Amino acid sequence: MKTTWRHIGIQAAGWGRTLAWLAAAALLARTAFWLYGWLSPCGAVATIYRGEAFQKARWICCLRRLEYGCEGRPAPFVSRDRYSMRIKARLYVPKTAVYDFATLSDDGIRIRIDGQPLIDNWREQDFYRSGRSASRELSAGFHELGVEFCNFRGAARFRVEWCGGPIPPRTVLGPPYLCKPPWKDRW
Ligand SMILES: [Ca+2]
Repeated sequence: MKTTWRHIGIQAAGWGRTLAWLAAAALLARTAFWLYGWLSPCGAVATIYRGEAFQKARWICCLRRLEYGCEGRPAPFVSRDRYSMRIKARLYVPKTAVYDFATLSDDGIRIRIDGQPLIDNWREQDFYRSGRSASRELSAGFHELGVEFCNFRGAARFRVEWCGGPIPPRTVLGPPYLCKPPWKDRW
């Protein structure tokens, strides 16, 4: 059959419709993923600030676990260099025991549990040489967990691990033990 301009037009319209459907499906999946991030009780809520000392709040997002890495801008209106992050969560402790916490960070990180400082390593540093650790006895149940992070320049990265009680060594702090704070305390 001879191909005519009319056939080409019909075919192009078909491809256009398929592409539109694919774009709509991708948008829907992205929205569902975003909603799941906010509605799921697991994870933490992070506010991203311009400036390495929490100068101006610019963005809020959810973290599934306390493991983060970013080579470029962390959020709209925030530059790659000189930004900070304040993370709010609740730590679910499955059993009363002494727990060990360890951090690696590029650059600074601080951890508080129930408002009491646990790790304070706030400086410009290389991720692999930044290791800090601390231990604390924690009772079973929920504890308030606060993490602050800053990037002075270049790439940014951090990881928080814990172990103790039934938690095996080198476990990245995440679900089901990392829980979001109540809605009223998230902002
Ligand atoms: Ca850095």
